[in-house]
Amino acid sequence: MRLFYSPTSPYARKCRVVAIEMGVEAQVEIIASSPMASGADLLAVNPLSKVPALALPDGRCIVDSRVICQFLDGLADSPRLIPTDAAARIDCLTREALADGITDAAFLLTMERKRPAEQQSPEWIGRWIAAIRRAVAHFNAQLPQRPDPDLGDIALGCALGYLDLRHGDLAWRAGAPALAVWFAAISTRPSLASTMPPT
Ligand SMILES: N[C@@H](CCC(=O)N[C@@H](CS)C(=O)NCC(=O)O)C(=O)O
Repeated sequence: MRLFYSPTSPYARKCRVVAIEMGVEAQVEIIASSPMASGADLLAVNPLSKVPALALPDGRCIVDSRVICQFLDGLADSPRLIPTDAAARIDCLTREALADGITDAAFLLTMERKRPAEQQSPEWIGRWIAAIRRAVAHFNAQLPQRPDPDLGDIALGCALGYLDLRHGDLAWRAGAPALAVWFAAISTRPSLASTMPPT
């Protein structure tokens, strides 16, 4: 299978981390692709011109990191990154959604800050930063306790890594010291360490 990704995409990183944690990375050929270039190869897999996108050998295409992660999680019986128990599954996927929400706001902030200063919206910038700060505080208050990360934890690690990559000025660690310690520990896992975005 072919995974279209960009080295700085936190969504694509989440999928790559999941592939490594599942032990299926050898089955996944990673293909660097710039979503903004909208190349024909990426558009053939994802008409939205976004990464990540996964092309399967049988011609099927899977888009959106959450769907791709669910697909990868189903490739092996163990370890599973998404619990099968109904309540635990919803908890895990909710944490993934919240972490992805940090990434969503941070990505929008990145794109907005690239626009000419006079075209940027202070209202939206303020709203995205506030959402990031609230969600970071939420995770700091409900620190992951699992010995091995699940998909929600992986999504959180990728979201915080993206804050470091693009929005160091937000200094998220200042208001979330416990989360900072957790992040330092999870960042040493080979799956996260080997997919660290280039600075
Ligand atoms: N919800 C999607 C978001 C994917 C996404 O927005 N990826 C960015 C790169 S980090 C992208 O391709 N952006 C191109 C665009 O928005 O046109 C997912 O989880 O995969």
